[in-house]
Amino acid sequence: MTRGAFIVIEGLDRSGKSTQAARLLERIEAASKSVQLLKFPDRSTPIGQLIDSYLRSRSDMDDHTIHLLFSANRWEISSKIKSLLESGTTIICDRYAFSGIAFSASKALIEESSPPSSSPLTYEWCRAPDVSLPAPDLTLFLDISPEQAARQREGYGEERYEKLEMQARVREVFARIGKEIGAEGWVTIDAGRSREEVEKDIWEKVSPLVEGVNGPVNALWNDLL
Ligand code: DGP
Repeated sequence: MTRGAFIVIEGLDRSGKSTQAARLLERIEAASKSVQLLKFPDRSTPIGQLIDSYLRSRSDMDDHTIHLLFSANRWEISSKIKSLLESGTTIICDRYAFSGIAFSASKALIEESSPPSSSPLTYEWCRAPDVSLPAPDLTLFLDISPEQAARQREGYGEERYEKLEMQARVREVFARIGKEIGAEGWVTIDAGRSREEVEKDIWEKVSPLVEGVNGPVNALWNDLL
């Protein structure tokens, strides 16, 4: 029995993820396949509204607390993800647990120069709350330099993490995650090219999966338990 594929798109802020996710959705719909687009953080839920207020710097929060809220926001949608996949729907997900590690761990590294914390947000600490979430079948990392990303659109810098130093760190942490996941599950796409070229590469990787995936939905990082 086949199930839907779970496809995640990750990248720096303004790397073109949302545009590419929307284009991929259109392509899969055009192939008459059942597909749904999800996005994290999902700002529509009560937890998502707390996250939204934090990202817009309308509220402040302890780093651990906001990290756990981002993770809780994924957990509250996780059973929906599982049941959609099992019912044969392909899911395209704009950001997932990998952003959780990349952004929270980078923020902690950037702030190392301030008084050392007795409870730092290490890579491992940041990964822990997302262990056992539904595992993506494929993650597409849209790779772009922070400088080019900043030039992509107006309004850069409006949200909390949109700073070049931070984004450079985020890119390094994503590279580490990609290495650990391995080439089977993580594909890096050069997002510094035209939208059409990026879209073409993405489709090449995703099209074999939209026919369906065999086997149960895996659990993310369960080997660490
Ligand atoms: P977006 O809606 O894709 O622009 O994402 C909002 C911002 O939140 C973006 O700077 C990336 C960041 N972000 C996404 N997921 C997480 C997470 O799980 N943890 C942390 N700390 N930041 C995240």
